[in-house]
This record gives sequence, C-alpha cells and structure tokens, in this order.
Amino acid sequence: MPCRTCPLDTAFAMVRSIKRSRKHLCSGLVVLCLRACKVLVMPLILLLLACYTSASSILSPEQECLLEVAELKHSIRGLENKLLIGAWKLNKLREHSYFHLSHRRPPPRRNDTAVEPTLLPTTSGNLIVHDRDCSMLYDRLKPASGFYRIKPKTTLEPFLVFCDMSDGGGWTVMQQRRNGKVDFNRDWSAYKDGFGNFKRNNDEFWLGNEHIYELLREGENLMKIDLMDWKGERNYAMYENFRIADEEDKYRLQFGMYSGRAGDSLSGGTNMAEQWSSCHNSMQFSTRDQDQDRYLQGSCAQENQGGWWYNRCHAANLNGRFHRGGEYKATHDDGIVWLTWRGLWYSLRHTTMKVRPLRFMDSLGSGAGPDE
Ligand SMILES: [Ca+2]
Repeated sequence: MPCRTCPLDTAFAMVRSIKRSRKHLCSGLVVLCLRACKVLVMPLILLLLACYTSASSILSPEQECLLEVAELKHSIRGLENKLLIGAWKLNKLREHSYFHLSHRRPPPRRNDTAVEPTLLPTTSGNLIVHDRDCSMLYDRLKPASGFYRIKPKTTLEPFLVFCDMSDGGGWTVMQQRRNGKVDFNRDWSAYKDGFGNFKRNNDEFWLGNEHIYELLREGENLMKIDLMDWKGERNYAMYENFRIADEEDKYRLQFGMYSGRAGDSLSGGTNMAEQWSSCHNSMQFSTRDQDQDRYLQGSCAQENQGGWWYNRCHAANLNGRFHRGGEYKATHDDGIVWLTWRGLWYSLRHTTMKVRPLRFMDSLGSGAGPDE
C-alpha cells in the first residue's frame, strides 16, 4: 500500500533535509510531533483519500441508470404540470365561446309577421348548459343581464330565462311586466308552460309554473319583487323561502319572512280582514279555466284577468290587466296591483319577480339592491 505512506514519507524526507541543511534545534521537535501525530493523522488521511477516490471515480452503469431515471421523473412532473395548465386554459376558452354563442340571435324566419311572436321559453340544441340558475352563471362568468339557458336538474331539458345581473347579480327572473304588449289573461296550460317574449331585456313574460317549480324545488330561495309606478318611482318587497308545489297540488304557493319597503301584500295587507280574504300564502294557482280560489261565488282569475294564487281574491295581482297611467276604473280591481304601496285601484307600470338562492353573496354584499 504505497499510497498510504507516500505523504508521510515525503514529510519525513523534508524534515531530514531540514536537519541536514540547517541543523536547527526545532527540527527535532517537529520530528517528535510528526511521530506523535502519525497515529492520529493516519485515519484522517485514509478517510480523505477514500472520499477523494469515490468522488472522482466513474459511476457504475447501475448508478448512471438511477440518476437518469431521477432526471426523467423530474421532467415528467414538469410536463404534467404544463398539461394541467393547458387543459384548464382550454376549458376556459370553451366556456368563453359558449358564452358568446348564447348571445347569438336565431336568423329571422320567412313567415315572421309584424305581430310580435310569442315564444315558449324552452329551447333545444346541443350547446352544453353548465348552470342550474342565473346565480350559478353569475358566480362562474359574471356576464351582463340577458337571456341564457339554464338547467335546474340534469334530467331536464334546458330552458331560456332572463338573468338580471344588476342589483347584486344572479337573479333568475320569473315574471316581467313593462309595456302591456303581452296579454296575461291566459289559460292553465299557458301559465304552466310559460308565455311572452324572450328576446329583449324589456320583453314581458311569465316563465311558466313548471319551470318555476323546478327552479325553486331544492334549497332555500329569496324572491324579490321590483315595482315601478307611472312617475318612475321604484319600490320592492322580498320574501324568504319562496317556493311553489307541483302541478298535482296546483302549484300551491309557500313563502316565509317578508322584508322591504313596498309592504307585505302577498300576506294580504295590514289588517286581519284583508289577510283573511286576500292572503296568498298557501293558495293554489288559478287561471280563467281552473278555479282553485276560495271565492265561492265566482272565479277570481276571470274577474281579475290573470293567473295567480288567488284567495277571495287578492292584495297583489301582478299578472293583472295593464292599465296605462296608473289610476284606473273598472268593474273589478283587475289592474297590476300591489295593495300596500299604491292600493287596489292603481295599476303599476313595471313589475319584476326574480329569485336566487337565499345564501347568495352578491356584488353589493346584500340582497337588497341599490335602493336599500
Ligand atoms: Ca271560486
């Protein structure tokens, strides 16, 4: 093992050289030190040599292979991350293109006439619909107000709704009155399926009891009713846990706590007599051809010219007759009425009935809207 002794032999040779050349007393001491240290230093030198040899030696084929595998695994992780980011970007782009497609109007048909067409709110097609309601669409894309297709249940055909993305956003609109162009005095099947125009933001429509039922059947919802009189003054009423039963129970109405500034007309007004005769809670839906009201002498729907949850008969009649100018005279109080704000003999100009989940955090931090 010449390597082990080489450095020390060289050191002793150097010392001997010093002794010969200088005859210095200290050289004797150095020799003594070196001899004493030889026992201690030897293992350290051996260790250093071993480290040096292993570091500088060529890797075995197995070690090389392991190193290469480690590097490849690292590369694969990087590529997997890139793939995930790419897939996410692709999904976002597809959602974006769907969003634009939903804005395209269908080409005009040849047999269109000057009379405004009445469109049912159901549409068909192959476009993927992601959202249960407008609140989900709002959370996902925050688009502008407009008509979108929603799908409250996976088993349902998607249908068209107007989404009010103002006033905190996320509202699915089930009724809208604006100009009197749509006749709301319709029969049971029309109210069941929905009617009106579903093109422009100011179109009038009823979403349809079947769609409203599907929309509200799960979870807790908040109904907001926006009102405007003929001077442009606005007001609102809100009801928690608004829902309706299925057709077998004639779309019976249920709602919870009221809040707002327009008064609680759905509960029938301010005094017991009014509430006894016109509270709409727990009432079944009635139309001119299906009388489910509590008015034994006649049909509230026929008298008041709309479909509604009539009692004996109403304190709110938002599907009533559109009387221009506000105050009106008629045989019955058949106007677009909200008793607790403008009374039975004032027909409102604009109404909107819109719903969204009760626990929805909107862009304003509340459900009350800008008038609050
Ligand atoms: Ca009756």
